[in-house]
Amino acid sequence: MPASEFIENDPFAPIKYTYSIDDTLYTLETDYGTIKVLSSPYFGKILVLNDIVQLTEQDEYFYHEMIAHVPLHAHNSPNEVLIIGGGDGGTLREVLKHKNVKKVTLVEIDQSVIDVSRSFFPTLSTGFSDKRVQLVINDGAKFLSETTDKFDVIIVDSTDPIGTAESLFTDQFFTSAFSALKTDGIFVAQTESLHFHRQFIHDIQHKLAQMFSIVTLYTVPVSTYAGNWWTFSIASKKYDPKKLVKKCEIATKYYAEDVHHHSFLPESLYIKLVNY
Ligand code: AG3
Repeated sequence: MPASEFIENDPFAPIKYTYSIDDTLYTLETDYGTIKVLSSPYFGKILVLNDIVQLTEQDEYFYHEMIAHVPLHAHNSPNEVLIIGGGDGGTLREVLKHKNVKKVTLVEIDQSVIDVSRSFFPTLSTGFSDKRVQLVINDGAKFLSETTDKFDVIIVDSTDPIGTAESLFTDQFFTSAFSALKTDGIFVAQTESLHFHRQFIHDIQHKLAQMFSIVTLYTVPVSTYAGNWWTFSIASKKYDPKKLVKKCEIATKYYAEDVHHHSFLPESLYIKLVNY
C-alpha cells in the first residue's frame, strides 16, 4: 500500500495530478525554490521542483530522447551543443550519444539540481563526468546574452515559463539564441502542452518566426506532464527540421526515424491549432 499522496501544484495547467507515493526521499530549499525527490510504486523516483513534476524514472526518456535527437538528426555536424537548463542530465545523456558532438556546454541556474540528480538519478546524470561537457552555473538568459561562442544546436530544457524560466521565452532571449547560432544552427525549446497552452505556443512560434526562416513544432506524449501532448518549438537557419540528414545509429527506446517524421504536426493541424 502506498504510504501517501502527492498532489502536484501546477499553476500553469487547469488540472492537478495526484501521485501515490511510498516515500519522500529528499527535500531541499534553494535560492530558486524547493527540490523534492519522491518514490512512487509505478513511476520510480520522481524529481519535483516547486511542486511541479520535472521527470519520472518511468517515462523520462520520451521527453529527453525527443528534445535531443530531433535537432541532432536534422543537423549534419552538430559539433558544439548548448543546453540551457536540463540540470538533471537527461538531455545531456542523449546529446552525448552522438559521436559527432565534440563539446556540450550545459548552463543550469541551480547547482543543487545537478547535485540531487547525481545522488538520486544515476541513470540520467552519467553525462556530467564526460570530458566533452562544460558545466556553467548561471542564468541561461544572462549567459546567452553575454557569450561570444557560436553553437550548432541550442536546446532549452527548462521548467514551465513562470518564475525563473520566464526569461527563456522572450524576444530578447530568442534574439540572443539566434546570434549565438552558426549560420546553419538549430534552436529547440520545450513549449508546453498543445491541449492547455495553445496561445503560449502560438506566441512562441510567432516570436521565433521574426528571426528564423524555418519554424515549426513537434510533439511527444508525456504521461506525467499535465496536458500530455507535449511540444517542442524548433527553429532553424538552414536545415529542414522534419528531415533527417543521417541515419539513426544510436540506441533509443522511443526515438526512431519514423517517429521523427510523425512527431511533426500535419500541415492542416499546424495551421488550425498553432498558426491560426
Ligand atoms: N523540463 C520540464 C518540462 C516541463 C514540465 N512541466 C510540467 N510538468 N508542468 C523537464 C526537465 C527534464 N529534463
